[in-house]
Amino acid sequence: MNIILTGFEPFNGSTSNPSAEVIKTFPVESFSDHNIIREILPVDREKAVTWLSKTIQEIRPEIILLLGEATNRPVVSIEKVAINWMDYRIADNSGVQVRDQAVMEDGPAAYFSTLPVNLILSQLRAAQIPAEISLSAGAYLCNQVFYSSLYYVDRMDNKSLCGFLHLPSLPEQVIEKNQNAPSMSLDTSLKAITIALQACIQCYSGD
Ligand code: PCA
Repeated sequence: MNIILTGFEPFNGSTSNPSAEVIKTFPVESFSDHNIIREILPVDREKAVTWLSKTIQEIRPEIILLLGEATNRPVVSIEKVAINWMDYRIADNSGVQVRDQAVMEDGPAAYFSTLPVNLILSQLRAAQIPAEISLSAGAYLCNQVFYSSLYYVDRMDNKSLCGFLHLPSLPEQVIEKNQNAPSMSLDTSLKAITIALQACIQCYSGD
């Protein structure tokens, strides 16, 4: 299968992003039957979506697993809904703060994730990894790439499994900012994404 796996570069003054670290260290050797395209997306309102639009249409992947960081969330969030709205709470890394705009003028108000969200949840919990189904991916870049990817998938005839998982911050980020905030180790996040991808492959293959 062709699989797209993306994370995001650091943003909002942070020096790392758990999703980028997962992309860099992901055990592709455990998925040697598959072609995994890994990318760390820029936190830029145009560049991230341009890369996804081009790659999704070129590769026509069976699975698109998008990752990002959710600062202050304590568990892995399996996002259920992408909304057609951008209202950035902070500027992106190019200094642009989009307020009150549609992601796609001709798109529906929302899309549901096409990932097997309940299967991912049960398999993460079985592996003792705290996780939840989340009903909001926010109104920033993560929701934007999640919505845009589903919009492109909706326009293709082969229907990909496509969705978004938010990861908690890394312990070193919380220490760096001297915060009283939740975190998850890179090992646990890496294990979570490995399990999530296995669940997607299992679901797509109909096992
Ligand atoms: N998290 C941000 C954008 C990049 C990232 O990792 C978000 O939740 O929108």
